Amino acid sequence: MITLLDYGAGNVRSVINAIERLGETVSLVNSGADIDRAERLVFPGVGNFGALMHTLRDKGLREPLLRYLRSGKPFFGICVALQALFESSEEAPEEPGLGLLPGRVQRFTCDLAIPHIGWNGLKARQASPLFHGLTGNEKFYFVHSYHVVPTGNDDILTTTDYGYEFVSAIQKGAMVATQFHPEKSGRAGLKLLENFLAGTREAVRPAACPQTTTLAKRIIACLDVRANDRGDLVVTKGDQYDVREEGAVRNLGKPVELAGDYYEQGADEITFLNITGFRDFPLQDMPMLAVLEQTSKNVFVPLTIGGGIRDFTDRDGRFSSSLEVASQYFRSGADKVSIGSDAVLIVEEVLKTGRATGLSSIEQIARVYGNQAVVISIDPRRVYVTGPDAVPHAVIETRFPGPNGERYCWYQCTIKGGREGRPVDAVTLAKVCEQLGAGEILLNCIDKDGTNSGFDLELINAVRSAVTIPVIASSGAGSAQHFLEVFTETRAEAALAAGIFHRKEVPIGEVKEYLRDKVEIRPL
Ligand code: 1PR
Repeated sequence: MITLLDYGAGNVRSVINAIERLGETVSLVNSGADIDRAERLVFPGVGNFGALMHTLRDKGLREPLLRYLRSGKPFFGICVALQALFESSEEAPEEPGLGLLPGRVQRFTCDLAIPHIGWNGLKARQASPLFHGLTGNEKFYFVHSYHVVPTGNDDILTTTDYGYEFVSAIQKGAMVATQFHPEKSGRAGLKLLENFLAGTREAVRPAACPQTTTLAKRIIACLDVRANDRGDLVVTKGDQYDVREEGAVRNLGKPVELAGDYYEQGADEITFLNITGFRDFPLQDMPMLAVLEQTSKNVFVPLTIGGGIRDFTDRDGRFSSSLEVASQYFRSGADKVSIGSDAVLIVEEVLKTGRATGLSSIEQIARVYGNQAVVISIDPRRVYVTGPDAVPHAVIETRFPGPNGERYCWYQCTIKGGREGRPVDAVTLAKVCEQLGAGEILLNCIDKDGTNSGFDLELINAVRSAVTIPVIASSGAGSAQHFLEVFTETRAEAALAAGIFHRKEVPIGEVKEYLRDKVEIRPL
């Protein structure tokens, strides 16, 4: 039996799924007494350091947790739970940490994208029972903007490089805590957790220890999901967003099965887009939530879900906030949510009024679940113009002239799955969303979608150079070379594809094999 400390701020579903997959049962902490009774405690922390410390205090869990940690019984902390062991954090200077380990938590100060999102390596600094069965060359999934800075070196278990070397795991007696998420780190992560659950005492060092570690470029499989005309949820795929073929919705397979296949093939992340979410309210679309629940039982890489995240009032006048929709998605197993149409309307309002309200879906979800949990999905379409000042939007000079020889274009944002163009451009949208608290941009392109002709590198460069958060390039992948192109000719942190994977034209393994030795990727 594993006791799991869920303080209610994020997705513990994936940690529970991983532990259960490894054959253990999980009991959730409801009170301090549950912590006192625990024999093995796992503490996954997500979101904001201050909110975590505040909640622990508020719920009377701080003292029992300190008692447990001092007792020397096995403890596994994840992400913000690692940070909580230290004295203080720059993220919330007014909230003291548990102070069990000397040191503090600071924000990354490098000029790489922040948050640090994705798969990175570990340099083992001491032997540990956790390393059984690991080679040392594995990569693990990170998602954080802050890292710990211990005062001494004694408790450092691993370090990782991102701009500079930071501490990515600590070990002190039976207490271990990792900045990365083992429950989201595929087979390597499960192995590490399994070692903890097994309670093995013998400490080993992995055979290899990299000199430096590098964040991998991520390959993401995207499943556009909607009901077909018979009402069954299917994975579909459009040509420039038109998903119908001879009148019927194109059916490319079952969402749960396909997601499981892509995980096995080595996808670094899976994204589900509920593409009719703009008209079918997700909380009335229980099958989509069930898809997420089932997928998260077998898929141990990050899951993003988008579609229909916005405030909604049903016919009976019942109001549901975008935060409730997102919360339901997180409870069902999502790690990140992606906001499309609503983001465009929010940005239009901010541009009109010149201020943020603090009440938008982006701000509210980022506040509760952390910036890293909020992805903005942009659906832009190219609009050609005659000169750089022809429209009050971010205009770029293009190498691909328009139908009348135009050498300039801007990227118009659309809503409702490309059905409606809006007066805001993709570059401005990305910038404002970053300011509002978004943690990542999923950059589609309607002109390229489903064409197999390669990513729109000009669009990706324009958006990536305007923001400091990671950008996922999407739309147009037709071959493994297109992934090499997007990773060498733009600064995109990840590339997403749908059609070529669903139609089995180029499997994920082939893309990774092609990229190996050319671009840093997560080994299979
Ligand atoms: O607006 O918040 O309800 O979210 C709806 C979401 O559904 C948005 O993220 C939007 O991108 C997506 N969506 C809506 N309609 C469609 C459609 O295709 N008719 N899918 C749609 C967009 C774009 C990509 C696609 C890539 C890669 N799909 O995710 O998978 O373009 O395709 P490719 O590799 O085959 O070229 P909201």
